[in-house]
Amino acid sequence: MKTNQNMKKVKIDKTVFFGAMIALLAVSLPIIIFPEASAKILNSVNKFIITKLGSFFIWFGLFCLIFCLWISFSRYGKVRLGDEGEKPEFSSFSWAAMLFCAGVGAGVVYWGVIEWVYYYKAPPLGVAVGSWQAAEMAAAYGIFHWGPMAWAIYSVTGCAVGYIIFVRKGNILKLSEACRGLIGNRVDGIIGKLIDISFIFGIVGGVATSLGLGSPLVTAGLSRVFGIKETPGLQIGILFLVTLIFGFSAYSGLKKGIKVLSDLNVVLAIGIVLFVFLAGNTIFILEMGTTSLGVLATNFFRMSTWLDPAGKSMFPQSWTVFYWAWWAAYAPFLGMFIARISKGRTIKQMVMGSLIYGSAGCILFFAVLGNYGLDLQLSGKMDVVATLNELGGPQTIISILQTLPFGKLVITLVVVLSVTFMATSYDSASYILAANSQTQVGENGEPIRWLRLVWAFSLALIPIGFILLGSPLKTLQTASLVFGIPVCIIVIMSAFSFVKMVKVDIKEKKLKQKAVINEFEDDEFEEAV
Ligand code: NM2
Repeated sequence: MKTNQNMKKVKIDKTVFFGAMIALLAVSLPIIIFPEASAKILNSVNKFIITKLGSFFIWFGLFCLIFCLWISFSRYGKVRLGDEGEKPEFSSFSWAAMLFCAGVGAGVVYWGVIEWVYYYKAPPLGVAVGSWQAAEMAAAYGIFHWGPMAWAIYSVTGCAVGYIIFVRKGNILKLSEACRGLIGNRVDGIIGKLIDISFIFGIVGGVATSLGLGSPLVTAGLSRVFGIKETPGLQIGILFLVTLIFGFSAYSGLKKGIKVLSDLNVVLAIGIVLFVFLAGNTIFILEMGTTSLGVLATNFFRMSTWLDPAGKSMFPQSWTVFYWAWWAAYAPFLGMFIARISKGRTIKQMVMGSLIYGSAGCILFFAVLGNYGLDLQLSGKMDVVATLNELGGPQTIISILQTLPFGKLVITLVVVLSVTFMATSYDSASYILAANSQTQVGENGEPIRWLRLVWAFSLALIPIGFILLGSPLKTLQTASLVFGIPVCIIVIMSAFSFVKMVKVDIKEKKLKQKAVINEFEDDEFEEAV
């Protein structure tokens, strides 16, 4: 009853909702109706962004990492998200598990298994094709793209959002609020609306890339297990099913749907990784995992700034730039999520925690699943490179998994894991999108239910277009690249906003303390007189 009463007070933010919907239809319908012509346009957009704006994204990544380190180890790191002395709301384990499940989707399964193949067949940093250095570099580059710098991109917005909810105790669920510290009341006008629309598009673009990769993976797995033909119709059917699952989960709300799926997801993920670790060449996985950490550490700054202007291999543009854009597209959404689960933690605990736990989770996936495949290639048990050239990403992943004992069972479990991974990310995405297209959230803090469903299905629109295009990697990447640009700017704004808010509040606190002392001194003085 209470819920219904609250819902009545809550209204849709018409400018943001209809603005975003019209723009979304304007982007997705042409892709669905004119796939070929759209593919051409998308490819040139992709080329333009990665060749002209590569340095922008590289500097953005550096900014996020430096900001996170500085903020954690300066006085700002001591700011507690909550009242003084408040204890963290969640244990470190559940906190890390929720963080990881929300932050990555089926992408970590997809790329965890085959990212190295792309780097092994066209190695970065001038390494020779087929050499042992190429193998080590291939193992290291994946964990660079899913490591601390990537998680730093996620954490930046968390600072401003967390500060607003738990310290200033404001209504947070809009990204524009996170920029109030920097641009003040201008967030109530058109700038604020633009920020909220860009935020929505960030998620839509990021999810389009993810669903565009994830649903062909699920379809490839099912077609291998059940021997059915992989058609675009089947892929769209699967996409619809996945959307139905996360739509339902978002509809049932944070506590029921989202939590149950997250728990299932963690258990399944740990089980599969452990199984591959034990069933594969365990020693190789351990040794290459360890080696790749060293290779990453030695080359970290080189990788972080490499744009290959002389060699023009386009490696950093096609990969690092794309990755930073992809992480950026999700960043404000994840920042909000990280902030919400971090009540009672300090800024340092929140930021360093997500950098460390997030990277550790991804490294585990990449080291175990990736090095399992790398071992197949190096030992000659399977020519993974040739398989990728011939069959494409999803089928190669499934072929690698099929070499494991109980291959078909593993494939089935990986299919389930991919679905739950997608569902646990996109149910929260639909939930946050709904909250963002309302003028305010109800007293119970929940966004309108039907709006959550509308967003869940809207998220699937661009991926339908991508499936009709045959899901080419470049096109999938373009979605994140385009929509990541405005989001990067907002992430940077939110960083400055956080610093400014803390400064203002500290100053005010000091003034108040001074006033109290003055008052006290005045009283003493009067008494003495
Ligand atoms: N990120 C983590 O499919 C996915 O894993 C979604 C992708 C941004 C690279 C997240």
